[in-house]
Amino acid sequence: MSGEAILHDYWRSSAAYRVRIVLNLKGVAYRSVQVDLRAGDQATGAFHALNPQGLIPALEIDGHVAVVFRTPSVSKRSRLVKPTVTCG
Ligand SMILES: N[C@@H](CCC(=O)N[C@@H](CS)C(=O)NCC(=O)O)C(=O)O
Repeated sequence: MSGEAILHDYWRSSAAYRVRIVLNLKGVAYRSVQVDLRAGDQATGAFHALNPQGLIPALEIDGHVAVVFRTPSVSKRSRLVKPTVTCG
């Protein structure tokens, strides 16, 4: 991974919390962008361009690929980023 990882995130989201745990366990640096679910930020056109499901978390890697995870698959996917660090 050469570029930045951006986690579209919300502090009250249990799904996003699971992703933060995995990224931190693996030592993957990321920038958190808050999507305020209570304000409806997930329903905006800008967010739907990233994830048409209108759900967080969503993880962008290297700026050009928007990857939307089901949180249980984050650990599997993150092996591509940190193959030598495993946590499930
Ligand atoms: N299956 C998804 C669930 C994601 C999900 O349900 N996210 C919730 C927050 S925990 C959400 O974005 N809700 C926005 C809404 O319902 O409008 C996962 O595990 O990643």
